[in-house]
Amino acid sequence: MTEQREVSLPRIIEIVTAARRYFFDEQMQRDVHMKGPVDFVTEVDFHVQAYLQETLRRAYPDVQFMGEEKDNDDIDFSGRVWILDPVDGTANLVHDLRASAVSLGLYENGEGLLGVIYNPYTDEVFSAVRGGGAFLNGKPIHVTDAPDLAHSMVVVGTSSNHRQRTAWTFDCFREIFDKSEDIRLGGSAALSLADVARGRYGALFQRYLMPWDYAAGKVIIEEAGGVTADFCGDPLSCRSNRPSTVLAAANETILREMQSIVNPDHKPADIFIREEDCL
Ligand code: 2AM
Ligand code: CA
Repeated sequence: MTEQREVSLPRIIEIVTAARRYFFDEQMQRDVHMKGPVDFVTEVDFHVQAYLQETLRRAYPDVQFMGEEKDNDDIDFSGRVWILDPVDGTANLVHDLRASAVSLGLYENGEGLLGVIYNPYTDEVFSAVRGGGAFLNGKPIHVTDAPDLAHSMVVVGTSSNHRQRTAWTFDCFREIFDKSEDIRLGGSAALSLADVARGRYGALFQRYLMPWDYAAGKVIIEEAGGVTADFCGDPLSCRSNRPSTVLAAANETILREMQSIVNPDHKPADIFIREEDCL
């Protein structure tokens, strides 16, 4: 067996934050391609991914690489794997809303070992190593102490590329709104998860997220004292290329309240897949 190189968080942060230059390259930002009717990708996405894939390969040659803008069919999820969204919040980038992030997780056998979310517009780095707490620019962060949903601001996402269940999604938003302080639309799942970890939001709900959208955020929220789950209340899977509904909350009480809104009948995960839809 080959010896595994120890992953150093300061080194990873240095590597990730060096991607900042691509976000401020206006030519790359304007070079937009369409993956679907409202599914954007820009040259920023491609350049950030290419830079990180190559730099991480050189630094940690034994770690596999999963990235949103590549084919990931050959990943062996029992081994160590980087899970990267080079630009989370690409629609925000295209519309110059300055709310996008690099999201990088390190997983082994489905277990999150490390997460880094970098907001290049504010130079904020959210980070966590399993068992070591969560940090924002080196200072410890913690989820809100709001006791329940009624005392929480909740961030939600629309899943604009997957509109098959929009009515259901907005029914959930309505009920969450009725039972919480208020709701906000994020537009970057990674930054929304980071905002749960730092105590701004009490909870997050978004359907149809891919592992690269939440891999880093899951580690950071859990290290900040929060909890995450999928549609069924099971742990979020980072062992496949499949989408999940993502629930995140500051505590179990809020998570259960959210779960009882989005899945009151405790339906199994495959209920929507049978409808050729997604959770
Ligand atoms: P993206 O910008 O990397 O595509 C917007 O509500 C949030 O949902 C963003 O985090 C966005 O990630 C994510 N999102 C949008 N379309 C998606 C898709 N087709 N699959 C997975 N996540 C998506
Ligand atoms: Ca992306």
